[in-house]
Amino acid sequence: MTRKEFGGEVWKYEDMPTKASHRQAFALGVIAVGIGIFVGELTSNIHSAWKSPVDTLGNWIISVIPHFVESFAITLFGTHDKSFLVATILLVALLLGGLAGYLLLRGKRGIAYLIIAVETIVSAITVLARPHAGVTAVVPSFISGLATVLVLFFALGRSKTELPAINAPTELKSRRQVLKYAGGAGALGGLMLLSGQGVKTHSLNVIKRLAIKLPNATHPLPPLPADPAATVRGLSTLITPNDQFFQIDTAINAPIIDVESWTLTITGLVKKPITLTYTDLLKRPLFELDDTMSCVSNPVGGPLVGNARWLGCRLDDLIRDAGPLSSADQILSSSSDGFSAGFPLNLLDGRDAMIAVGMNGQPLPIKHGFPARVIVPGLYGYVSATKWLTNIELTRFDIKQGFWISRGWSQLGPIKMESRIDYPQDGAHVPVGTFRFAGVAWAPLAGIASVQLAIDGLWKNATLGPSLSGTTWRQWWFDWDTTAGKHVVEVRAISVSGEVQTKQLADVAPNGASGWHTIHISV
Ligand SMILES: Nc1nc2c(c(=O)[nH]1)N[C@H]1C(S)=C(S)[C@@H](COP(=O)(O)O)O[C@H]1N2
Ligand SMILES: [Mo]
Repeated sequence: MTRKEFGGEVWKYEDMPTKASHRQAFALGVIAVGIGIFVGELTSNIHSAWKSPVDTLGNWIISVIPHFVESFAITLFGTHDKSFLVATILLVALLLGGLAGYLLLRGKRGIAYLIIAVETIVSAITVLARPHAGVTAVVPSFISGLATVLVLFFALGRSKTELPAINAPTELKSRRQVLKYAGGAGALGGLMLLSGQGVKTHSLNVIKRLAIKLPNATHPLPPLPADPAATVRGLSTLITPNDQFFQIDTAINAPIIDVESWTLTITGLVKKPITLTYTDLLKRPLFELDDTMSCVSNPVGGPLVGNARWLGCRLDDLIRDAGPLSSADQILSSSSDGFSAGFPLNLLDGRDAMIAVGMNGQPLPIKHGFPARVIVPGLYGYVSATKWLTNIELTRFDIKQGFWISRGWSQLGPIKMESRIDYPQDGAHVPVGTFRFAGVAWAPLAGIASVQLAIDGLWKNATLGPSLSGTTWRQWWFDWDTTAGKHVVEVRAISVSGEVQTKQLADVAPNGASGWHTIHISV
């Protein structure tokens, strides 16, 4: 019988790993990690303090990723950037599993198990790096790692060449084996049961939201005027429906908060810290606010802006109740998922900043911050609009800063005046005859006085839609008797205070894009 040195060990010739068994070992490694991830995610449903390894790794990557990579990913994948991130994480983890399987077959047990150990430890570190994470948050990571190792061990670990799961006859050989499979199935079943309990708690939180009936505002706003978008083709609606409102957050999954145990605290440099329950919040005088919110990452002509009728209580009243110390200069709000946003205390200058509980007649949607979020007219979301709000801290800019500030974004984030052509799109061919351009423009806090369109350089006033408030967008449209050929179309806004929107192009970083939205069309 031929004997051969292989991978530092002595192999019988007929036991030599073949190409086919290499492939099977790789596949088994992938499956082992797949089962591990599945088990980890199931486990994370069991207890709210136990964190999902995949989500947490994703969140951690988002928090450390250099700004340019993130902007690039957003440009490339839009709001699917997070799905792409999760897919990448899964792919890398599974490929590493495949590698571990392959190495096991080659007898390199040490390195194979080390790969899984490193995966587990990286996961655990990112879990512990989360703000407010307790030690038990790592439970799913370790259970996931353990499950992977067990599957690997039973599938590949004992012998170098035997691949029982695929090669061996499928009938169960011994009583021992039956017990093992039964044990495995039982453990998985138990896990799924417990996980189901966790999912139930989540669903219950969702149902509690559905059962909420928000009080009316003390002085409700007049009903909304007729929306020109009903007749003007391609025009954004006056109010953006909740399910079409853009969504930006660092969390992979929106937290589903139990409104009954939720509290909002006001702490820090205050004379009297305050704790409010959801019921307390709803008992305060509520008011309605029409406000256009924009993301600082919205490029010129981009979609990351929306207009809503918010319902909430006054933020300045709440802060006054807590009594800020004279040393405080910043209102820093933070959320259950570790996000934070800060703006100068002196911006509570009478503007209608609110703790919002309602959006377009509904309790805040989960995606948009249920049960409560901050809305500050005139400020980009990243410095103000904390969703899933849990704490408002009076502090100082020289002590603490919001989430995005250390990541290269400006400390101050007033929304820049902007205008956008909604219709037609860049590169469109428009028919001969009268053509109607349409779009929106916003200039907080002053409001829009006029919107002008230049077709091949000649500026003309557009017709404006209704004005809800100085901090909402205004729709505009412009009729043009087409002339054949190619044309350049630019739009600009002029505010009520007489400011003309700058032509100066600026990138979204560090404090918001500027420049005239320009499209090229042909007739
Ligand atoms: N908890 C939390 N709140 C957050 C964010 C976040 O990542 N986490 N993103 C902010 C940013 S950058 C913006 S632009 C707005 C977007 O709000 P929306 O998703 O409701 O449109 O929420 C803000 N509030
Ligand atoms: Mo944003």
